[in-house]
Amino acid sequence: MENERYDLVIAANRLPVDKLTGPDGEVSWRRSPGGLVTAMDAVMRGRDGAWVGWAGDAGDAPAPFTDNGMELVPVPLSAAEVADFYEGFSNDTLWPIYHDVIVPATFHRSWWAAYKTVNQRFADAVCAVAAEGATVWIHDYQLQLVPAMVRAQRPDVRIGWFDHIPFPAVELFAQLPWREEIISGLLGADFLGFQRKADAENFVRACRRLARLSTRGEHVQTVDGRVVRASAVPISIDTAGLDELARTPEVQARAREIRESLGNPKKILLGVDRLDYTKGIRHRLKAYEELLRDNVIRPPDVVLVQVATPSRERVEAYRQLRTEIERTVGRINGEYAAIGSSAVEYLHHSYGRDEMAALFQAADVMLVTPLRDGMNLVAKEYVACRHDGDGALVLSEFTGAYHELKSAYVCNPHDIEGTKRVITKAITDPVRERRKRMKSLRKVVGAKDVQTWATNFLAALEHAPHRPEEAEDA
Ligand code: GDG
Repeated sequence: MENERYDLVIAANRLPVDKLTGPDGEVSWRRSPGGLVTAMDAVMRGRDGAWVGWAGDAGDAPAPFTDNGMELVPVPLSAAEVADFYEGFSNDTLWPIYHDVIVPATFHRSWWAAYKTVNQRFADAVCAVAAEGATVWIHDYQLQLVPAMVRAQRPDVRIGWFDHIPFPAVELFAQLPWREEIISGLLGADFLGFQRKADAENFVRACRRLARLSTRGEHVQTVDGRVVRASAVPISIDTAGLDELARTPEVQARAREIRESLGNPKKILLGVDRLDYTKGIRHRLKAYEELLRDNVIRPPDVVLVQVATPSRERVEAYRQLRTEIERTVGRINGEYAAIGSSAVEYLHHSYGRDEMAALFQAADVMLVTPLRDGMNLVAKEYVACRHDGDGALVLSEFTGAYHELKSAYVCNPHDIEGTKRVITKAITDPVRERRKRMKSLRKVVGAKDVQTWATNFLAALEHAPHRPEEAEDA
């Protein structure tokens, strides 16, 4: 595949495939499920597209290969780089800072060195496959130096970056010893996309206050005389695909089976999260436990199903969280469960897409209570699966999704009394009220899917100004 060049190049930490090793050691690749991959498939249709990313195993990377018409370009990471760049700097330095320092951030100069090295490797891989004048779309907090590194080698390409997570307030971002390098790294792009307007504003403020750059509205003027636009382009899901899946007889039958196997409770409450401290699982369990204690709810009438997908298990804060959650679940069940009827069904696995759709169908109340979340796709997926027009979404105001889904049952997860009141309302509201809210939520999720997001991002990138005089309000 040497010398192949593509006019659209995606760079993300992970490639959109998972490695499968057969019984005789033969390797095959399975497309990872999810909206991002679906959206990229569609935007790459009819274009020459390549995706640059890590294949998920430490050590040598496989040679580039084609999967479903998309060229995949694996970037190698050594075991030490997985520890320092990925688990260290990305997930133990940046992730806490970008999520309101819910746990303290750890700073190590050696992690920063690995972050720079790996970002340079990604940039080199992008430059090697980008055609003259190509569009390069870089994703997320692991690759914030890549925009400037690509520009240094390839001033001919258009560079966009999308931030899947929040961008922190300047007071928190200022803690980063390498804050100016990160700002310069990002400003290598022509266009920077964020989940919320407030995230884009936080970035622009950081440029002004910490890098002393001049800014106007959504535009930042760089030291090399360019202008970079930072704006909100909220991500969404494959709405039609999920709606269709949820309507299949198999998924509906499975939803009934789930209810039955839980002992036909009157109300099923559901949480689906990566096991991450940002997701507010501890706060949710506290509110739930107090509702049981106060006798507002009782098994077998009510049960909480909590799917906690394993995540970042080598990072200490995640290990501690798991221990704490599992202890709490054990205590709640010890106190309130009866034989054959748990108070909390806790599932520390990941499931297939069909099973998720069936769980969403079965859940009377969906609990999405993060302390901070860039968007939260689960909230939108739940809505997309409720073609019956029923179901209640409890949604934290600290998610990006809240800014679009204001008809949800909105809560502040830090306010345990308030959250208890909102959960109780979601359980007890008359069906008419629930349906009214769900109807308005489905309108929002139906109107803007992941395709709209990708198209909007690429249009904004294409039209981003190059020079100060081209910026509308500069
Ligand atoms: C980051 C940002 C932003 C989860 N468990 C299973 C499973 N999932 C799927 C969900 C959903 C996705 O994973 C998780 O997306 P979220 O948005 O909820 O959260 P993060 O992983 O933190 O994602 C976030 C997102 O990027 C996109 O920009 O919204 O704010 O933090 O699609 O359904 N899917 C399957 N089995 C599981 O067990 N099949």
